[in-house]
Amino acid sequence: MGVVNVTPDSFSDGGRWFDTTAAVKRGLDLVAQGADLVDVGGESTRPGATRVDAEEELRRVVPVVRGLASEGVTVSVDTMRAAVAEQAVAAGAALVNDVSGGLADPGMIPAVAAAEVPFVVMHWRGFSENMNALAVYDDVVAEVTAELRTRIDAVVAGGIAPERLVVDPGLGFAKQAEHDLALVAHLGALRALGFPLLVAASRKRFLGRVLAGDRGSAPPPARERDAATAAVSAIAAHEGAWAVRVHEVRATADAVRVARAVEGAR
Ligand code: PMM
Repeated sequence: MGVVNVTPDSFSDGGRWFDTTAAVKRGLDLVAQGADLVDVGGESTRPGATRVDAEEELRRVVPVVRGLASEGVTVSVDTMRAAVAEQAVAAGAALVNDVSGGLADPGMIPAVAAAEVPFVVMHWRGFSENMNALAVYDDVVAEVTAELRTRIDAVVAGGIAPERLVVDPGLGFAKQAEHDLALVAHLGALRALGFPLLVAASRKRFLGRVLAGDRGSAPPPARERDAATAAVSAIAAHEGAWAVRVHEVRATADAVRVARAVEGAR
């Protein structure tokens, strides 16, 4: 899954694709690099980000979804708003990726149930403005798994067919680096929920922390974390993930190919 953030402020690629034509071209480039799916989002969720209003989100997202879908690209829409999900699906999106797992907008679950499209349920504890304060766990793997189970039950009770669900641990969302690493180390526990698993580590803070090492050096900027991202992609593929969500596709496509070849040699 390649990422196109149509935002002026996303933490890792913000501003670069903040124009419909450029964003569509970027999505097509990601497909050429090996993406099977392009995730289009119009609202930054980086820690501390404030929310964009619905009109502006629609204005950013819908033309890009339409442009990519009309080129035959399988598009997912990254939104917490039911109205954006609905209009994106009408414009050709095949999947709804809601980082709040249906918690942010009470209209989301009925909208996705009616649209009959797949739905990504991500582990989420609150909006980006204050999510770092929510990064408190005794056993992050057990708690994230249990909270996802609760969301899955709610989503299914709300009418979305279980066979349409994808689950995601929500790396970096109300999580510190050690929490993200523990989740990547225990992807099997998330797989055991019994749904396709999406892993979105791309360029995130925990990779910056790993690359900075423990000698107090500054983390490399987000755009210099793609090799580290590909390493997580290989691990995720090895652990049976359904998809990995990344900003730069080429290295991850290679990593996934290598992981598959190694599996095939077993
Ligand atoms: N992370 C971001 C945005 N959308 N969607 C899913 N399903 N999972 C994630 O972890 C996720 C997401 C934030 O990253 P970005 O601003 O670099 O796109």
